[in-house]
Amino acid sequence: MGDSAETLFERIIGGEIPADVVYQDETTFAFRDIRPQAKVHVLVVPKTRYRNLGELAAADPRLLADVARTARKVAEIEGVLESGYRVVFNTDGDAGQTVFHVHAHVLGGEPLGFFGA
Ligand code: D5M
Repeated sequence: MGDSAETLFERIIGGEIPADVVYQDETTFAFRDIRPQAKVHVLVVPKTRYRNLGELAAADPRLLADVARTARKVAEIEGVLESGYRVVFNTDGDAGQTVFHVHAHVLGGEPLGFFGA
């Protein structure tokens, strides 16, 4: 797959590139998106790299569950559990995926439009 080169997010997880870390545990890492699309915009990544949601789900469903649990934890930390939040996984071209290390966007803190609506 030509995926051997370290991705930006592996360098963030490794501490090589600074990030505003919101939460981390044994298997997942959460940090603020540098181009926030909402008042709360945090990225959740598994520490082990898979290219996208489908590959993660197929290879390691328990790790996908960890990512989902961390997304909820981030919502709790950011104070949006009650007001609501959105979790988005972009996959490839039309979705605008730019970093090929699967990541959940956790968005909230204000009413969110729905895909341009
Ligand atoms: O989302 C990739 C996201 O990664 C995009 O919203 C910007 C964000 N990004 C890019 N570089 C950084 C750094 N250095 N820190 C924090 N966030 C970053 P995608 O779904 O692939 O389009």
